[in-house]
Amino acid sequence: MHVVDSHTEGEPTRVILSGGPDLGSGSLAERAQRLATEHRELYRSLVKEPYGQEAMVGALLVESVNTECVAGIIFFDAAAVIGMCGHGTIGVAATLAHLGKIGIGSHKLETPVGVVEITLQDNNTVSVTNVDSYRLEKDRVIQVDGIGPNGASVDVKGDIAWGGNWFFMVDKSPTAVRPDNIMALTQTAIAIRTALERENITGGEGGIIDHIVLFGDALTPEGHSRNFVLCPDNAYDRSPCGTGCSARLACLAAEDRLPAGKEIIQESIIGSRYSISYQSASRDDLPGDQPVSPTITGQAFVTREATLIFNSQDPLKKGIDL
Ligand code: PYC
Repeated sequence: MHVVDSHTEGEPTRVILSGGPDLGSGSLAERAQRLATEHRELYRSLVKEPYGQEAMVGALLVESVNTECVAGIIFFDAAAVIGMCGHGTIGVAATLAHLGKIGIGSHKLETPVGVVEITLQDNNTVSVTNVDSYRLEKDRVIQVDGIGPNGASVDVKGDIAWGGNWFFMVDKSPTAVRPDNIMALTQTAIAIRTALERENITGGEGGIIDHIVLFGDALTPEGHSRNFVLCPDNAYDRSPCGTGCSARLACLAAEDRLPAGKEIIQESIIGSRYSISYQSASRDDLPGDQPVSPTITGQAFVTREATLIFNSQDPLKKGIDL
């Protein structure tokens, strides 16, 4: 299996160029579903240790249905196949540029949740115009067990928003959003996701809310805010999370807290950054508040080209469940 690894603002992506499972034909969503149900062990082993690394997101390159797209991509982490991935898309763009498959300029990629546009500004700097994003519900209050003093429950208020994945966005984090607090932030975010599951709170059409974002003050004067993002596999996003930023822009727009076209800096928990902005999306087929068309700009660097060798005798070839 031939792979190229990169990181986008610290968050790793592994692009699977060849040797991946045959997902047959059909829409990207149908093929993603096949990957999720028929090849679960395989896709997870590609990103888990010892073949992968913590926080790694896989990007399986497949043929697109839409002929305007240079490729189709199906993203996954160590727990689940996901709809879209912003940092992964930036990583795919830098990988395709590294391989000489795309040049400077704009290109389209097809994902299970829709077509996204990438603009390669130089071999590492990429803007992604993501799928239209929107806030579904404002100020949902949930009781979260175990995160208060002496393990008490705490009421946490958040917005439910779509940015290519479903997010619960907590504007005022109950746990300080600081890089020296990652363990506590992870526990808080997992407890929030558990409370959402317990209360059967979902995104549209029963979509699982598998990403949690906690916001705090920016730690630099240029930053708009700093975030902590929990991914489905319980790893935290080292980047500011492209789909999370898309959902954030939808929430800021819905609250009139950011005008269309104004660029802001979103800091990640490790201090890496995306420049993000939106345009209004004229759609009347989506629920919730007025959708936005978000654009996320960040940098990715290729770190490795490799051939993965799965030895049938290797007792850990399915990966380690941490
Ligand atoms: O950048 O959208 C993103 C993302 C999702 C999960 C990890 N990164």
